[in-house]
Amino acid sequence: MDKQKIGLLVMAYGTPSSLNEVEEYYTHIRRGNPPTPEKLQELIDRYEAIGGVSPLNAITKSQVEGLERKLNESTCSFQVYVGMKHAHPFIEETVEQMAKDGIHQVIGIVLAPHYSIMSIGAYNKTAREAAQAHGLEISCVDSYHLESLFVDALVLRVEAALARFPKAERKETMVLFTAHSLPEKIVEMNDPYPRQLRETAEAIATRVGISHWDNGWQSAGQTNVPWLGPDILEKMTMLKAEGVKQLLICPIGFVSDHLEVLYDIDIECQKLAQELDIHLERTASLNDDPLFIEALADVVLRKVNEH
Ligand code: FEC
Repeated sequence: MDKQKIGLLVMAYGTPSSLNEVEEYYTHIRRGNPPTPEKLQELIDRYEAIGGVSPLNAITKSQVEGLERKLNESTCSFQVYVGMKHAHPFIEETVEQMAKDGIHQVIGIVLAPHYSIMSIGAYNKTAREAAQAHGLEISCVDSYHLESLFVDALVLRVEAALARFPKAERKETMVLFTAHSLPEKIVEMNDPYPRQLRETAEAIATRVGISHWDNGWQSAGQTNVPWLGPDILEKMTMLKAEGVKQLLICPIGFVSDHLEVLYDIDIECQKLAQELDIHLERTASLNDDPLFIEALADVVLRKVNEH
């Protein structure tokens, strides 16, 4: 094959492709510790509530194909691969395949915009170790939370969602920019994750001209350590007590529709919103939006040009 081709390793979370794979997937997320039967059933119930499987793998595939098309419109020649954190093909398996295909130079990018040592840091560490094991040169993107077309795409999503509120209610609508919670210890580690999330939210709020907004944490894991909070459900109850009647959730920490969006927001938060008598809307996910794909392509091309 063409020795000049750059291998682009697009890394994504991964999801089970059927309910039969949920136990293996959950065990992998728990670093090899199988969940109790109760915890496993709870997770299966959540997948069942969103239709049995998450659309995440199909969306990841479409994002990766779109990115490959976009990148190969330019002068560089890329061979694009996908590697998952918690499902096949795992990042390690994909890097091995890249080596077999004769790739020498690898660029890594994660389908998550904000850096934490516990999220993007972990993907990149796995990729770097695998690349080293196969003698490949690798350079990984750390974050793209203020990338111009990424922010543009989110601004359009927020404007479209605000337009779903009656005109008279729009100015008073509270916008919560959410992301996956992480264990609180990252704050002591001076991890950039909370700051980067604040910066993305601020950039969107300024552009759209939103007066009432905040960051929010969602989908915390069920472990014995404290997680960043308040959790979005608690936050909604607090906002109701402050008089909020219209709420827009914009999950800036995620780029696709998946369990944490379709269940945690669309089912769990919507149920609470009804109980609290709050009008809740959610911004559409970026998925394979051409503007988002172009943002990713810009980030990748800049990384290549750093060399
Ligand atoms: O649709 C799907 O099937 C997959 C949805 C999914 C995405 C996702 C993204 C992130 N996670 C992050 C951190 C953690 C930490 C733990 C953790 C646990 C789970 C569990 C499921 C799950 N996550 Fe996830 N995450 C998704 C799904 N996540 C299922 C297990 C059940 C549960 O706790 O709810 C806790 C691990 C532990 O037990 O020690 C930490 C972060 C992201 C966003 C960045 C990214 O996409 O990589 C951070 C999508």
